[in-house]
Amino acid sequence: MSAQSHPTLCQVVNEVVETTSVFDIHTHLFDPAFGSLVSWGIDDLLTYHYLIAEAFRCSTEPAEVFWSLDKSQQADWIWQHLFLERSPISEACRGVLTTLRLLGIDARKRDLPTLRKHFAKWTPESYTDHILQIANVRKVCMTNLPFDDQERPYWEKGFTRHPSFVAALRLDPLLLEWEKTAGQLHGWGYDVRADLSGQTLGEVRRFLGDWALKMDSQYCMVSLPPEWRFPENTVTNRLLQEAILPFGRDHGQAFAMMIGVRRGVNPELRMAGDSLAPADVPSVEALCAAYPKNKFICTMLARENQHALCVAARKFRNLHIFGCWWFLNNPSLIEEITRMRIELLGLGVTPQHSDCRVMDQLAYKWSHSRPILAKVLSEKYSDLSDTGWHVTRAEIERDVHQLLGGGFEAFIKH
Ligand code: RAT
Ligand code: ZN
Repeated sequence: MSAQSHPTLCQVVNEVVETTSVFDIHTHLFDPAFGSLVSWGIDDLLTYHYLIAEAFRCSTEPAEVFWSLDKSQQADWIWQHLFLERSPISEACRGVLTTLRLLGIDARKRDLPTLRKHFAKWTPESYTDHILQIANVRKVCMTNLPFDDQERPYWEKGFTRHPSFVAALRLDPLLLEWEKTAGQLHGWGYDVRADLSGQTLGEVRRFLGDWALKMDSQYCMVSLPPEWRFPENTVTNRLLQEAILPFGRDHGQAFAMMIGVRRGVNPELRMAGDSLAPADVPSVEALCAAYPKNKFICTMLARENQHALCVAARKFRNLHIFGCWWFLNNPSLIEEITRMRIELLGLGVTPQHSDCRVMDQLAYKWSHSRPILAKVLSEKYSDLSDTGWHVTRAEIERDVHQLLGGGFEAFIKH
C-alpha cells in the first residue's frame, strides 16, 4: 500500500530520467531537410558501421564481395550472419532489436522482408518527428562539414530548419589535412597559402566566421589522433592557436575535441576500420591552462584515459567532458564511467551523447543509456539520504535536466 502511495527514491529517479527530454550533444544525424543524406529505416540500421565490423568477423568472404553489394543486400548479409546464424547479443545488435521494439515492430519471426514493410509508410520528415518523440529527445546536434561536397550545397542554398536540429562546425580536414583543405579554401575565395604565410590565418578566421554564421553553429569540433600533443610546433597547433581559438573567443564558440581515434587500421573495413589508443590528457590540461578565455569540450575514446580526464575537468572550469564514445558506448563501461564522473565532478558533466548515424538509433541509444544513468543516480541520492539530506523530486528534475544536455547548453552559452 505505502509503496504505491509513496514511490521509492529509485522509482522517482527512474521516472525522472525516463521523462526528461534530452539534448543529444553529438550525433551524425541530419535535419530532414538534407533529404537523401538522412539515414533511417531497417537497412540503414543493419548497415551501421558498428555492425559491419562485427559481421566481417563471421565470414571468410573477401571484403570486396560485401562492398560490391547494394545497401539492402548488405543488410541481408549482416542479418544472416549476426541475427540468424547466431544470437544478436552484442550491444550494437541488441540496439537494432530495441529500436524495433520501441517502434512497435515484432521481430520475433526473424523475417527481414516483413520488417522492411513497416518502414514504407514514412517520409524522412514524419519519421524524424516520430523518432524524436519515441526517444524523448528535444534537440539534436548534427556534425556539419563545410568541406563535404554532398553536404555543402544544402547550406549554400539555404533551407527551412527543423526546430530540433542544431549544427556543430566540424573541422577535421582543416586541422588534419591542411594542404588539401588550403586548396579548397583558396577555390572558395579565401586568400590562404599552404605554408600559412601572408593573410592565411586571418583568412581561416574569416572562413570560420562565415560558416559559423551560415550554420548557426553551437560549437566547433575536431576528432584528433592519440598522438596529438600540446604544446608542440605543428601545423595543426598553429591553426588551432592562431585561427580556431581566436575565432572561438571572438564568436563565443567552444571547441570540442574527440581524442583517441586511429583511422583506418583495417582499410578493408572502410569506415568500420577505425581503432583507438590512449591519448594525452596533459595536452588537454596545457591547452585549457594556456587559453582560459576559450571553452573546451572533450571526450576520449580509450577507457584508460577516463580517470585522468575527470581530474583534468576538476582543474579547469573551461573544460566540459562528455559522452561514452563509440567503443565505450556499452552498458558495463557506461556504468563504470558515469559513476566515476559523478563521483569526481558531481553534476558538472554530460554523461552521454548518442553518436547516432541513423535516425532510428536515437530510440535505442537513449533507451539503453537512461536506465544506467538512473541506476548510478539512485545510488548517489541514496548515499545522500544516509547523511540526512533528502532530495525532492524538483531537485532531481533539475539535476537530470542538467545531466541530459541542460548543463552543456549553459556551458556553451555565449
Ligand atoms: O561513432 C562513430 O560513428 C564514429 O564513426 C565517428 O564518427 C566518431 O563518432 C566521430 O565523430 O569522429
Ligand atoms: Zn561522432
